[in-house]
Amino acid sequence: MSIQSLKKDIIQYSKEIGIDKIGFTTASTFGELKNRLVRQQELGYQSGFEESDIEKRVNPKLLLDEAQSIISIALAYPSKMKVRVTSKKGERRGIFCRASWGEDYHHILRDRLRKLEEFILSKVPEARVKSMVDTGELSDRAVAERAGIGWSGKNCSIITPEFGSYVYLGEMITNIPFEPDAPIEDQCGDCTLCLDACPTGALVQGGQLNAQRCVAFLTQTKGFLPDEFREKLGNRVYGCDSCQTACPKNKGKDFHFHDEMEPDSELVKPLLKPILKISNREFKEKFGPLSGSWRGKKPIQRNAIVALAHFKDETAVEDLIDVMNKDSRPVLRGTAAWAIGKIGGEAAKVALEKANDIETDPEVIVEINKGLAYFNGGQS
Ligand code: B12
Ligand code: SF4
Ligand code: SF4
Repeated sequence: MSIQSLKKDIIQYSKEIGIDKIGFTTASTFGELKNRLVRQQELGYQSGFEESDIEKRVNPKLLLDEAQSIISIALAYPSKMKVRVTSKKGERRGIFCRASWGEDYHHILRDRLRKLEEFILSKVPEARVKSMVDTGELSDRAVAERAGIGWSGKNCSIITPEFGSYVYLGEMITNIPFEPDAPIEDQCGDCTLCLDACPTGALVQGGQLNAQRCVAFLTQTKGFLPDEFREKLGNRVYGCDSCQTACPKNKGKDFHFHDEMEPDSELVKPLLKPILKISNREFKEKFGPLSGSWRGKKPIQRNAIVALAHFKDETAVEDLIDVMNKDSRPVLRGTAAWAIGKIGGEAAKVALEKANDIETDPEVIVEINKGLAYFNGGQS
């Protein structure tokens, strides 16, 4: 079988197994990406979630001997919920970003790549393949861009003409020298809507992100949130979609091709107060299947506290006082103290003063004083 007809068969088969877009590129070094990664590292703009070995990130041959090509895949995910939550008046909810709706996308894309691997191996038993999704060494976006899946937008996302940027990416390195596809031309033009929409100025310039300022990153940290970002989180408990929802190329893009990706609206727009007291077991059962649970329950709980402060939800003060007084984790006690002060009220003030007398953790004491400062006009 010729490589050309194998490529055709792969494209045909990919449609049958629910891959929405497929592209091919060579396994040559990603030279421009290398410079970019070094520069980002020097500037301190990386998140720390990236693979730290830059050589492995840019040279596919270090990941698979005899690597000749990379097959890039994209699966479109929904941007709107079919079933909306029915909220009662006064109930406050958080929000998970769209990339955390439905079943964890890593499982879904790995399933598609495994099927594709099996298909290729059934045709070429001696073929060598290595697949990855998100957690692999390669830059999924750089691969997708070079394979013609989409262009690299000013919001940093790969934007496909068909599905907008609401696509998950994955890839397979192979030792088969497939004919590469042509990249797609940049279609951002002089638009800057994503840069304007970013709540923290994390998009330093078109296509360059300071991850340390990105809300998507900040919602995934485990320590205290720096003061300047607390109000910026709004009610986001995981991830951030602002630079995508602002993008005109995503207008009207809402695809429901994969049942596993359908969100349970009660879960991805969860009530905030119950999150404060959720047990490990309940967290695992409820939120475990979402990609947004990968950092465990602590960041989600911390963000829920910040969201309650954002809403100034007075009905949450009692629960927040409980967290401040009883939670074993200083980050949660301290964040609750700050939130109590921000929400305000007599009970809040009394509780903070009491806590100030008995708390021993220096970082929590700092937060209690931030909370108390709201009563002295020190914070707004
Ligand atoms: C670390 C990481 C993060 C970090 C840092 C994000 C970032 N922009 O670098 C944080 C936690 C902030 C994050 C957030 C999000 N992420 Co993320 N993340 C990753 C991860 C693991 C590595 C990304 C990375 O290496 N970044 C370093 C930068 C420098 O490289 P890059 O973006 O990969 O590649 C581009 C640039 O290098 C650029 N470039 C290269 N040279 C040059 C030169 C010039 C002059 C310019 C302008 C650009 C440029 O071109 C490349 C192709 O676009 C990838 C998975 C993977 N293994 O690749 C997912 C991934 C990028 N994330 C993804 C998603 C969905 C998100 C969020 C939308 C989730 C959310 N809703 O909260 C946000 C979007 C934030 C944003 N505006 O980028 C998807 C992107 C899908 C898509 N359509 O693009 C990926 C590919 C996961 C996946 N497999 O689907 N993420
Ligand atoms: S994900 Fe949010 S914070 Fe990060 S660049 Fe986009 S809009 Fe800015
Ligand atoms: S909002 Fe405009 S500039 Fe930003 S990615 Fe979309 S089209 Fe490009």
